[in-house]
Amino acid sequence: MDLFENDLFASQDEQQVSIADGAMLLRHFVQQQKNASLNEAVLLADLNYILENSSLRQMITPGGFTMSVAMTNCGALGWVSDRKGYRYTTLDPSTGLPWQPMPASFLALASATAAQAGYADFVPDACLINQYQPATRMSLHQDKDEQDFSQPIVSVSLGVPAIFLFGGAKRTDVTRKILLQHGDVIVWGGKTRLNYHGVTPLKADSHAAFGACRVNLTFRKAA
Ligand code: MD3
Ligand code: FE
Repeated sequence: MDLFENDLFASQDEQQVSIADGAMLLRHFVQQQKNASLNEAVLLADLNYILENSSLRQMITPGGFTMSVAMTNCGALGWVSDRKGYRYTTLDPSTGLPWQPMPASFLALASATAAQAGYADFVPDACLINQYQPATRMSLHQDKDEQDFSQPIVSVSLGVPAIFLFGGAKRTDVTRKILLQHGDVIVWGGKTRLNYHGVTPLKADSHAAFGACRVNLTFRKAA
């Protein structure tokens, strides 16, 4: 059941893979949902609505670099970065208006996947939407702007596949590679919640609904 490094493409038949203590990969979970309120078509329609009504933007790091990934948020809180630092805000800095509400299908997906991984009552208040174009990457970092690290993070991969880098508690720890495909969900909790992670530059590829892009949703309980 080793899907790391040279085994990147191994065990592709496994639906549910334990990545580490507290981290669970649910392959193609999105496509498996067939309820009226939670299915792939509804999820993609809700995502399109959010993207049509808010702008994806490349944020600036506190160090002055422009992030490669384009981002927006939905939910009561949204993650932002600028020269002043990283934080969650109730208002979209580009409009001064609240972020759009989290669609019911997003909430249903986040709670269903968290429950499957053993987190019974996950109710996210923030959904960060990351858009990757060809060559877009995300360098190694920790997610530590949330209040309660006992709450998991749920990540949903859509569109063009990506290679995810899963490191350890220190930046210099060895990283392992995980192939993330359309519809895959990972629930990150427990001991892995503060592990370093990133995404390698997106390869040129094409997906029926997303073209050359990958979109990643990360659900968080920030407050
Ligand atoms: C492992 N996004 O938005 S999601 C991020 O694919 C982020 O867009 C990546 O890292 C992406 O912060 C990776 C997977 C992920 C999210 C949170 C984690 C992995 C994590 C928190 C702890 C450990
Ligand atoms: Fe992250």
